[in-house]
Amino acid sequence: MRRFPIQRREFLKFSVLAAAGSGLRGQQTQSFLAPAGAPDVAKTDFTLEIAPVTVELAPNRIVSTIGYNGTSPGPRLRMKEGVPVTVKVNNQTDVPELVHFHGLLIPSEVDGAEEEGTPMVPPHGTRTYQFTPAPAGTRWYHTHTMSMDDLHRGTFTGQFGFLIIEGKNDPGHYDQEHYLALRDWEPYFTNQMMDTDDLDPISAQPEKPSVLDTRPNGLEVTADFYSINDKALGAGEPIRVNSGERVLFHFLNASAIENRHLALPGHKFNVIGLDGNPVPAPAPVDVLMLGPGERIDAWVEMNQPGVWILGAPEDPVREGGLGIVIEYANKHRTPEWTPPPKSAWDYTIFGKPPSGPAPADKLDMVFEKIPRGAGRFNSFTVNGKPYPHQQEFLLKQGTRYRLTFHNRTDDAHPLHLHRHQLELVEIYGKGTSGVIKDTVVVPAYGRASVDFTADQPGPTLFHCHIQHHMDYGFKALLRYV
Ligand SMILES: [Cu+2]
Repeated sequence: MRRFPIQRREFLKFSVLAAAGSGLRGQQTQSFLAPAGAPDVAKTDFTLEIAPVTVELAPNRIVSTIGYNGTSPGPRLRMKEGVPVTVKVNNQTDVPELVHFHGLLIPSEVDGAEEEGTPMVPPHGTRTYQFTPAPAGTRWYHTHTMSMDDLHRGTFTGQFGFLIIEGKNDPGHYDQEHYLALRDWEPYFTNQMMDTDDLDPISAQPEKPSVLDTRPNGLEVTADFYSINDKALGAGEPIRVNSGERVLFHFLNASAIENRHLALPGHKFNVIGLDGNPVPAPAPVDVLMLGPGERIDAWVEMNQPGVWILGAPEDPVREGGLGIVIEYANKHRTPEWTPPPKSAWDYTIFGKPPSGPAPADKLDMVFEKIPRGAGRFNSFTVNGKPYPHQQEFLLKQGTRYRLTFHNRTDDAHPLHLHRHQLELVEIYGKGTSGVIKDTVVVPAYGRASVDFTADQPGPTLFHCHIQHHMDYGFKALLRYV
């Protein structure tokens, strides 16, 4: 799904890009690359305070939201794999909250999902999460409350941050390392959406019904303002590089609403990890795609001296702020953007050939959209039924399952399973193996299969990571029998 409002916000385009090329550079002392006074070392005790914050995306664009420890994104939490941690959460807001630790293999009671039985952090109260972080890799944490029709709740707020679990493996030698979270701000409801699918893979649509549902759609959520971490394009410090450096990026799509693409003119992203897990076949690509919830670890060889925009290929998104300037040493000019070569995102190029027999135990999930099924909004069903699917998805501990997603809707959806790791085995009509994920974007009318082992007893939430879809039915609870 790549949709944005037809209406452009020219004034923001002007102000953000003017700032990028002006004398602002060097005047701003705040850099999100290495927060002062916060050494990036693994710890075992953390405190998160949930409270209102303001985020200065640009000098002319300040948003009010809810964040962690006075900022959004929240602090980067760095843990060691296998070393128990305590996370004390202090909720200073008037509503119950939850902190979900996304991509971790931890018990339901501390996973941070109400559906799984994790206790809420009461308003103006505290709760302590204790768990043993695993597996190593780029994870993240975020609120997991419902928003429904309130765009100031749940993942529409600034409650998100990176969570890094250090393993024993040598991450390799890189000259620089950066953590970049993609965000949108000030979301609103709209029915003026424009599909621009030219960047998406043109793949098989095995789930396309022979007769399409032509009923008018309900409202979706969109936004016009974007940032990487807390800064719109041009408003923060550039990433300063030297020719010949290898720079490792950890990207996170922390959006509540849309899949995102990223490109860096003249450079390639060497993808080494998806959702924090090393891929079997690292490969260079021109354009990255991340659905909400997904992470990509990729390094770039800085071999095109200049000043460039690393940003969204879609003009309204990039001009609305989704980008960051990459500035080579001794190069001072207006940041350049050129559209990337045509490119289709394909998880399978990072995988191995299909291997081994399919697990005998199968689970199928069929997703359908009911246009305006929830009044002004669309609703969704899984296997034709509303949540919670009491007897639908029962797991036997120790069993390996093949789970097949049938997306019978006209949108791509980022599908996330809590507390388990998914091995992608088929998507776009292609087989693969070895790509381990926790969130998979299944294209419109597409089908994908993943294998997973039921080795994490406890209720397990499955959902679309687009907040508005999850809240209106795109979720299911898997249970161990
Ligand atoms: Cu969705």
